[in-house]
Amino acid sequence: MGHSAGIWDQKSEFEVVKDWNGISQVVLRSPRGASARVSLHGGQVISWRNDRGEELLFTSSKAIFKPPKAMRGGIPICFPQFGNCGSLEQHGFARNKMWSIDNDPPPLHPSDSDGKVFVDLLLSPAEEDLKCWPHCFEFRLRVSLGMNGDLAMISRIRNIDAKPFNFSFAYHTYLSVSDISEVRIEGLETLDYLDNLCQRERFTEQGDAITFESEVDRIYLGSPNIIAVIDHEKKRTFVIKKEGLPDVVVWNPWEKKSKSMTDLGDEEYKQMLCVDGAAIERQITLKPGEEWTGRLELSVVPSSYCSDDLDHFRS
Ligand code: TA6
Repeated sequence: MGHSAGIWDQKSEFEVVKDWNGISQVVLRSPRGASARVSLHGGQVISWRNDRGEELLFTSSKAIFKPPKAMRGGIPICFPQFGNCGSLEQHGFARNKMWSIDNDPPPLHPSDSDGKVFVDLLLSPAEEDLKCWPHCFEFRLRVSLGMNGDLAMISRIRNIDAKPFNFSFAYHTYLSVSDISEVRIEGLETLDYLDNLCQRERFTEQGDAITFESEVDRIYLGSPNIIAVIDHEKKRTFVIKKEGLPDVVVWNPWEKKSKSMTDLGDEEYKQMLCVDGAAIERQITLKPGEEWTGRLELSVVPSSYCSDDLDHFRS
């Protein structure tokens, strides 16, 4: 369970530990020292470290580690909705629920496990969930760590009900950056976006990379499947590859909103940036028996390359 057969089984590590609330976490370690940590609370990746032990995801110093609230940081899973609509909490209930380790998941493509250490988690609706969202589903999440330290997440959501249902989805990814004013995003140029600061009014992005001088809260629509987040000060670039996730949420709360958030340090907006692979504008519709898959892969490369085009990263 939890890793593919292969030459480095003896080196890759899959360990279940308990957190300070007694909640299980799964630690994945690659042979070169990279690691990822997934909490069974919310199926949330709460840490992703490179082979030098550097933390690549942001976690608020004032995060509340007390269920059912999701910890502010890491990669919360937003399902079945993203943003305020209807009776559910803002980003859905999946990130506030206890998941289980799935010991017998339906098979995935071999490339989804070859050379990786991984864990398969499962979320099924509890009685109280069915009261607020009356749809039977199975949500399987595979979190894997590649030999080179890349982090991959595969969500498979199956409708096991007798009627269709719709949902929105996001991997709410809190990236750790050195200084938000030294960060730019490439790959979203010229796209339309919905601006959450203007009642989701639709605008069109101008032609150059996105940089940050104030609060940004946007949903970019119909985005390419490769996005680069360049941290100039750290000379490193996050490469985000995705499938089944047409939209990208970009969010930085900036100073005023940070000060109003109890679980975020007043100045911590400078060290974080949410860039979320998502499916929001057009909800996903599943008929009975149908399954949707949303893949995200995060890697980090040195920023010494010329960033004029993203073809560097198309493998
Ligand atoms: O667009 C991202 C966003 O919806 C922001 O409007 C802000 O509310 C943020 O997510 C909240 O994230 P949280 O992790 O607190 O649910």
